[in-house]
Amino acid sequence: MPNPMIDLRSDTVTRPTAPMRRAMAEAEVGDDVYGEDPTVNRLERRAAEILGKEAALFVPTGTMGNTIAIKLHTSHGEEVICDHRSHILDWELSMTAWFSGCLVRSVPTEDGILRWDMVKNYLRSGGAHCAPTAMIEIENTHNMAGGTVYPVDAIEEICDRAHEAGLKVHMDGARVFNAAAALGRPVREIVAKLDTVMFCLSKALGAPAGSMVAGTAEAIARGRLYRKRLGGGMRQAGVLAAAGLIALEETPKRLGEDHANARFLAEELGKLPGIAIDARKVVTNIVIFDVSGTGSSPADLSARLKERGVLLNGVNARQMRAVTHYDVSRADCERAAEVMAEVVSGVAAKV
Ligand code: TLP
Repeated sequence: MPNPMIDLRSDTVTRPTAPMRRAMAEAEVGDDVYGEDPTVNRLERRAAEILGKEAALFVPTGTMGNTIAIKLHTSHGEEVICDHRSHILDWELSMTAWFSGCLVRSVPTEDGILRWDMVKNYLRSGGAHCAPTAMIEIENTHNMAGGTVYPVDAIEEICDRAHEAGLKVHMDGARVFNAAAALGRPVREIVAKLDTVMFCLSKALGAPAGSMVAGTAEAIARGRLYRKRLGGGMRQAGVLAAAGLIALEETPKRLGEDHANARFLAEELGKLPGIAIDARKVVTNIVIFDVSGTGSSPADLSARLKERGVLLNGVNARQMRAVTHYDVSRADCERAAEVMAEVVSGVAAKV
């Protein structure tokens, strides 16, 4: 069933493509808790190969993937350094504290991109009063900063210096394939120095569910046990892995289209009165824009857009987010911008 609404709330909303549905129906399956699901095994091998890591683990969600990675690299009472708007800090129900017993030490950045020069000021070595730093977490692309992309040298410097200091580095790469498309570089080059990487099959890549965690064979073997503890032993998960394999092989090559649509949308939104966005900074599929100048709240605008067939949510009291994906076309983005113009001028007429 096509979605009659133009749904820009997230790239999590995509429906499986016809080839994904066929592959799901025909998937060869077994009990994955016994390691006997051939399709899951194939997906895990292929993900590890594409990322250039020894092994990978299929998990139900990105949240579980990040939770497992953080658990792998920490002990109770340690600290995890990340950017101040990270997904692990704001949107994962405090799993770093809840499951790993660690404190998040957040670093303020303009664009979501950490640099070693900033990070080094937040390191703690332990002692009578301070909890020691165990690891650094970086988010690439950075969701709430508007899909910003880490330069590879920034990642490498963080990894090199962190490793010298005995710290681990994990990437929340929910959208790392978008980062790769924006940089025009293979994902394996971006993630080469990281200890672990999580990426989502169910975001921009368009699978109905699932994420991967990759790292050393030893880390992934331990991660498998944490997945079971968290309730992620999924048995005949090959039906999901089959869609994941198509997402992994086929979708990365078309992500540039989503990025061009996001830039277009940002340019159109930027022309509207009361909306602030620097369209030049939109390089992947996420558009975060400030609507405070319209005189209306994100919640109000969201409700009015919905009445006119466009779904788009606020992310805080001033900003809204639009995310492009394969279920929205350029024409949909044109329409969404027109509807936003109507809604914003309606607000302006009222004030
Ligand atoms: N992000 C979702 C919401 O939770 C905000 C979205 O709509 O963008 N890391 C990053 C960077 C993410 O954006 C997300 C999901 C996750 C992790 C968690 O993935 P899931 O939802 O599969 O647990």
